Amino acid sequence: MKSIVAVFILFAMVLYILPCRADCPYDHLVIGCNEDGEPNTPDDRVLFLDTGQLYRRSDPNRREEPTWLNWHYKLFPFGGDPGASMYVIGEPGFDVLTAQKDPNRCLTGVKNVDYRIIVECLDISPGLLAGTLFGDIMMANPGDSFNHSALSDTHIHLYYQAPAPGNELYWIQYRVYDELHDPEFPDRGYLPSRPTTVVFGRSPEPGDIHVDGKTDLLDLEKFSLFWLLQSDCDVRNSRGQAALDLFDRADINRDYRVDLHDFRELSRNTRP
Ligand SMILES: [Ca+2]
Ligand SMILES: [Ca+2]
Ligand SMILES: [Ca+2]
Repeated sequence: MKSIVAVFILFAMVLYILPCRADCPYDHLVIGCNEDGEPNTPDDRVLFLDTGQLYRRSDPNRREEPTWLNWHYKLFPFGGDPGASMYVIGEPGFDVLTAQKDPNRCLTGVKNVDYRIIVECLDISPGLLAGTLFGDIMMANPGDSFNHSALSDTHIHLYYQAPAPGNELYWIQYRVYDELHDPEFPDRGYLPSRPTTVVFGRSPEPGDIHVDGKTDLLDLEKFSLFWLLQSDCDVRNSRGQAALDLFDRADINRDYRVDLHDFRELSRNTRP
């Protein structure tokens, strides 16, 4: 663990420590509730992770620009040394929707009194580590988590580290839940979010939407959860593709619809 801490400290020295918030250029998964923004619908007390910033800085050659070019983050050799034994990147972190930005979808109440938001790692690829700069948060195994509501600031940066080479497939799957939610009192607290996957190194094969390096029935099962969902979002990358990963990779051909075209891609690659 000490070596991991040392690595992250060195990483900060090689790059820079980010003092930012409002204008933070780094990507974050943003915690909110009531995803549809409408009152009196089933999702009013359900958490979600806004993925609008996910992969925003995914063009390795234009990191300073919001390109959403790839649905993965490239990992960079530590210290810029091509022979480095580990590869790293300093995003995405976590933040919350604020009342100023989105009054219909922000959390309400007092944290640690009315709700306590836990960020949980549901799945993580072997070798990948996710954590904070000084190692007070570290996730390496499914079930690892941290209390987001205990942070002094809602805006947290996470760093990801993997062994070289950095172009292997790595992933982490998150969800957020409310530790204070009591099923017997459904009007208090929040129900858990659905999972959100973040991919590093390279994109998985088309159809590997339950990201684990293979395409099988687990991917079909996940795909069915998003079947026929669509969005009128029109944010496109320079290739004309859907920029935002709104359906957790189920929109395989990236046109903001989950339909037969995506199913064709999935079935082409699925192996029993
Ligand atoms: Ca609603
Ligand atoms: Ca899979
Ligand atoms: Ca599609």
